[in-house]
Amino acid sequence: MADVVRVVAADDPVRPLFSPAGELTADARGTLGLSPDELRDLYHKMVWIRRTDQEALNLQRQGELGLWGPYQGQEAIHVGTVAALRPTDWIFPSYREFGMGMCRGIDPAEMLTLFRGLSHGPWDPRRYHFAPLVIPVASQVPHAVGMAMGSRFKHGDDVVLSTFGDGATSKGDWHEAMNFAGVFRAPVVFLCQNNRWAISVPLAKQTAGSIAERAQGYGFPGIRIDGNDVLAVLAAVRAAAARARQGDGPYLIEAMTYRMGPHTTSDDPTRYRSETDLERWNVKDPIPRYREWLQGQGLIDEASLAAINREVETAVEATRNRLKSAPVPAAGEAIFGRVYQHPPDSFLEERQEFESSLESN
Ligand SMILES: Cc1ncc(C[n+]2csc(CCOP(=O)(O)OP(=O)(O)O)c2C)c(N)n1
Repeated sequence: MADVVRVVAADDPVRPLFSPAGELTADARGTLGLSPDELRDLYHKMVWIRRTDQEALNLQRQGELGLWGPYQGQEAIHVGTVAALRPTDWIFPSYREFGMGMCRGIDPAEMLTLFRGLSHGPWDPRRYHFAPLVIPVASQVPHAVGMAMGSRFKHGDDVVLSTFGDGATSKGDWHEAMNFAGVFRAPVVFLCQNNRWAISVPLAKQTAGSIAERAQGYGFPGIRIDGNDVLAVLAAVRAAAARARQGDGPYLIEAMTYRMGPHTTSDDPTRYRSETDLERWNVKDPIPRYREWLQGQGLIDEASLAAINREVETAVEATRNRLKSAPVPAAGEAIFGRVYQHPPDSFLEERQEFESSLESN
């Protein structure tokens, strides 16, 4: 037992960057090597994805989207993670990682067609190295490990990041994926966004002990970090990905954060959550926190902040307009399209029959 703990601790490039409380140390912050433009860009992206989230929420309330799952409060994780990875590293997201998709370069209007009922997720995952948003909780975790094994078998040096909520760690799929990754040293980074809720179930009612420490039982290291600090997330994911890339196997990061909005637009969190909790987490909001840090470093002034806000407003307006003019696909295409690359005859006949039945109605 002592041997396992020692091996895991010696082979951990992430832990030295953090204090025992999971805060990025001042030394580590100073050696990230990001230019002033790159540091400002992290802020710009957080503002952009938050404003797009608000817009999507508004659109759902106006009847323009069927459903929306807000990610307000988790922007530092979305932005820091994508900035830490190479564009060819794969990301396997859940339904809440819309902001990560935006940071990967997917058009938000195109992604929103999924929530408008016009598509099943229209982007090409291979182009963006960003897998489809999945609803079945934790199903993306074994998929990520499989993809990571594929990268290893091809002797590639791409790594795979699997991200999920705290609730997902109660699922069997999660444990199977962790075990498999540990045994075969898959080049995968597991990123838990511990936002303290699984719909209305609080963390304490479904998780005893620490999620991060579970990694040791699977033979690799894990750490709990401040998920509301974009630079902390970037530093942790970058170091864990570099370790996986050089063949040292998986890593588990538990990023502590808070889901500031409802679970989805079908949920009313006032029935189970206290205002005090929200107020406590509001103080740790990742966007003002990072803005104040940038200002303290003399890296951003009022004019640049105003320019970012203007640019974001223009981008969001354009997103809304593109979404509203997105074509409604024909019913046959919506149901039968994109199922097979080479559809068998029986499938084509079924499609034909379905389409004729619509014409005759
Ligand atoms: C297999 C499965 N079981 C149940 C659900 C219903 N469900 C949707 S989200 C959710 C909670 C997930 O919580 P967590 O993993 O913490 O992610 P978060 O929503 O907080 O981002 C549940 C139980 C589901 N989508 N899939």
